[in-house]
Amino acid sequence: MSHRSYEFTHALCRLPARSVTDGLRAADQGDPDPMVFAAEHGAYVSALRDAGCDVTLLPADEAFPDSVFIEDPALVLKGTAIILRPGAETRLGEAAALRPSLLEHMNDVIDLQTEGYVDGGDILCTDDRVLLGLSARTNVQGAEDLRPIVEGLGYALEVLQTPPEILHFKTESSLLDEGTVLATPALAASGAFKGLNVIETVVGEEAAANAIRVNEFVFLSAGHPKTEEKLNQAGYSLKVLNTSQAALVDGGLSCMSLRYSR
Ligand code: CIR
Repeated sequence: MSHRSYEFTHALCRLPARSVTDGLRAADQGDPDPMVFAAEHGAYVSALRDAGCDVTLLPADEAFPDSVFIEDPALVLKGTAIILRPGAETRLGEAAALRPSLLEHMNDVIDLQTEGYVDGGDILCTDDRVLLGLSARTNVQGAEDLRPIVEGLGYALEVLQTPPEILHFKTESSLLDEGTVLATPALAASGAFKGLNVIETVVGEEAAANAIRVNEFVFLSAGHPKTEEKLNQAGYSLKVLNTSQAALVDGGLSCMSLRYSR
C-alpha cells in the first residue's frame, strides 16, 4: 500500500534519558528538567497515537543524552530504514544503538556507508523528493553517499545549503501537505523550496517552524499564537504541544519520532 509522505501507520520513539541534562545545545538557557521532559514527551506520544500511529516506545538510553531525538540517527523511506551517521561526536553511537530496533520494526534496513555525516533533522521528504540541507551536522560527503540509496528507493535527492546559524534544515521547516511547507522567513529566503508553496512563520515565532504533519493533523509547538492562527486560517487541524524542555537542548517536534508506514 502506498502512503503520502505525511501518512504514517507507525512511529518509533525513545523515552528521554535522565542524562538529557547533558544534551548538546548552542546556547545555555538552563538544563531541561527530566520529569517535565518526560511529561511533555508523554503528551507527544499520546498525540501520535491520537493521530493514528501505532507507537513503539523504546527505553531511555542513558549513554546518549540526546537519544530522545531519535529522528537524527535514521531516515525511513517507504518502510526502509537508512541508518545515518550523525554529525555530532557524542551522537555517533546512537546509530548502532538504534540498529536492533530498526531491524525489528522496519521492512528493511540499509547502512549508509560513509566517512561523512548526515543527521535526519536535515532531511525533509515529500512524496518524491528528499530535500537535504547541508549544515554543521550534514556534509557533502554524507549527502553524496546517501544519494544512491535515496534514488534507489525512487526519490530525487536535492542537496541545499542550510544558513549557518540554523542547527538543522528542519529546525526551521516542515511539510504541511504534499505541496506546502512551513518555514522561517530566513530559510524560505534561501530558495530551498522550489516548486512548493511556503507558509512563513510569523516574526518572533521562528521556533514554530519545526512542526510535523501526521495524517490529518499538524503538530505545532505551543507559544506561537500568531502562526497557530495563520495555520488555522489556512485550514489545517492543529495539535498544539509543549516542547519547553526539548527546546532547551535545541530539539523540537520532528526530532522526537521516526514516523513510518508499513
Ligand atoms: C543536538 O544538538 O543534536 C540535540 N541537542 C538536538 C537535536 C534536535 N534534532 C533535530 O532537530 N532533528
